[in-house]
Amino acid sequence: TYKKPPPVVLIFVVVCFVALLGVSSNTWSKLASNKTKPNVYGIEVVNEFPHDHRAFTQGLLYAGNNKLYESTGLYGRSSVRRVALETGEVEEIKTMEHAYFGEGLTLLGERLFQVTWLKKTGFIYDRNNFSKVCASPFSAEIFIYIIPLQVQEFTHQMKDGWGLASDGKVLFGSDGTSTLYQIDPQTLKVTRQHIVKYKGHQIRYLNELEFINGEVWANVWQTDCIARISHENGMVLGWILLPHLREGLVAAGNHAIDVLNGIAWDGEKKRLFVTGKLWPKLYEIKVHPLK
Ligand code: DDQ
Ligand code: CA
Repeated sequence: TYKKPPPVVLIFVVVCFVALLGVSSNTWSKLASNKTKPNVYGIEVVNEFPHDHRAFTQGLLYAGNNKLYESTGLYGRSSVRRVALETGEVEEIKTMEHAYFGEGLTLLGERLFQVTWLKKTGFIYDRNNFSKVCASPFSAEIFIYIIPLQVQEFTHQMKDGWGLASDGKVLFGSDGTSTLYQIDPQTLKVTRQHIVKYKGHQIRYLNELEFINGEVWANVWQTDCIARISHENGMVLGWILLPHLREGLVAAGNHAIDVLNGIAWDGEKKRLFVTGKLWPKLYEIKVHPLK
């Protein structure tokens, strides 16, 4: 025959049930609000290399084989160059006309795409000889060689030319606003755009870009921070704080240096490189979450 449990047992069961509910709902809400995931990162310098202190770095990328490509700014000193990572030696350089101020640079296939400051003009170069190549509408590389090289420039649809990066399919672009653009490399038209936001606040001055493990990383002009951005929705996923690099250079007597700018990713060896405008050094860094 069924015997009713004493009230103390019933109370115990109810208390346990409520406690369990509390724990699990707390865990769920934590997961949902992503509070458990650190989104601020520090860095550790694992290597430093010489960098041309006259290079006003505006675009930087790693192209394999210990070679970097770099775009530099300032009128009369703008260029596209191939640089040996370990020595900082400029192995090949294409200086730009004095009317142009070099900005973002990215590599897609054999082509380097570059944008320029305060102009809507961009250039496409053959990475092997820096000659400007036919931009569109042809995608096959063979057209570079059989069509007379007449289309050497393109006009983009961003407000200005600041940063460029690529995931191997599309170009990502920034123009100093908070918009992150996706650009079709064949038509050079904007295909998507997102406002970059952190906790609801627009993040402007997006500058040099790099595509790293599915995210777009951006220097934010005049800060020592890199934003890790989702190109799917423009959300800032995390911040990397790097004030010590610039401060260290200034403390060592480099008073003429400008801001942190330039991110390059070696996807093969998982090496991350950063530098700045007129910085005498380029750093290989590792990123780690800050507690
Ligand atoms: N940007 O890299 C933030 C896009 C542009 C930086 C421009 C710095 C100006 C330096 C002095 C210009 C002299 C005409
Ligand atoms: Ca870059």
